[in-house]
Amino acid sequence: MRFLPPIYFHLVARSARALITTIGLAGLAFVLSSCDLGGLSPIFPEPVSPNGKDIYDTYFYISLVAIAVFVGVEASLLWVVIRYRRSRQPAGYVVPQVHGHAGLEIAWTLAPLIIVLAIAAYSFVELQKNFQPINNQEMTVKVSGHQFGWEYDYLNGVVVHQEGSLAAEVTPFVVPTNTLIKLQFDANDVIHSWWVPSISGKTDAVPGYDNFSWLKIDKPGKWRGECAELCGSGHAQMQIMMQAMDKADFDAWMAKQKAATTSPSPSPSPSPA
Ligand SMILES: [Cu+2]
Repeated sequence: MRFLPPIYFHLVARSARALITTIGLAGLAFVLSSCDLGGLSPIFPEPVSPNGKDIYDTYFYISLVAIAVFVGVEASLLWVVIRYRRSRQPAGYVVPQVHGHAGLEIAWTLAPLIIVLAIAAYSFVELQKNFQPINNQEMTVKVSGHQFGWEYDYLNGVVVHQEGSLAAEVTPFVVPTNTLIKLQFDANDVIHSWWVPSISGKTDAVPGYDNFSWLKIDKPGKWRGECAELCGSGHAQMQIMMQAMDKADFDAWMAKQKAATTSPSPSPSPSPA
């Protein structure tokens, strides 16, 4: 085996430095992407529920692998194109022929296979973890989609009507913080899909089919979502507004809703004179 001239090592070192810098910049972009810019995040919203966090992590780690593969492939391609450009080779130069090289064939079949299988296994474990029915919930809310809005039934007589609108912020679906809440989905016309990216994945609300999800929000705040299934002419109006309150605030809010529900039209009772 003959020794490679020093220029090879120089080029390899330079390519490696460029690769590390690019990965570093990509990593920085990811970190910055989680910064909250007035409620909007350029790439990923900040997750506030464990299932949202797991989806975020899954996306993040798969993206890191994908970026590393992309940068690696592009860097090697550029290196070959520049290093072996025709003007640098003697006339009539023919590159070393590797066709049928068993070691290479096995390597470039196995490497992508291993990467894809690892991503599949990781995603599958994540799906198994967060997309199972739960039965240890502290509260259940029935979420029902219609053309064009959402209804949140707390199963205690209180229902929040989140009628779709493009003109203004819609009525929020309010939940207490640090409480495991099961969401049961249903629709009464066509298929809708409930999606608040900070909280969980998309969950379809299908007429006549029981679907479910859950959430457990760790801090008070408001988060936006959208219907994620094209469901008709008013689809765009189907905003979702999600609000989490500390338990005490939630209890006060719920008491107010109950009072409004039990006396919908305040008919003044004759007061004793
Ligand atoms: Cu919809």
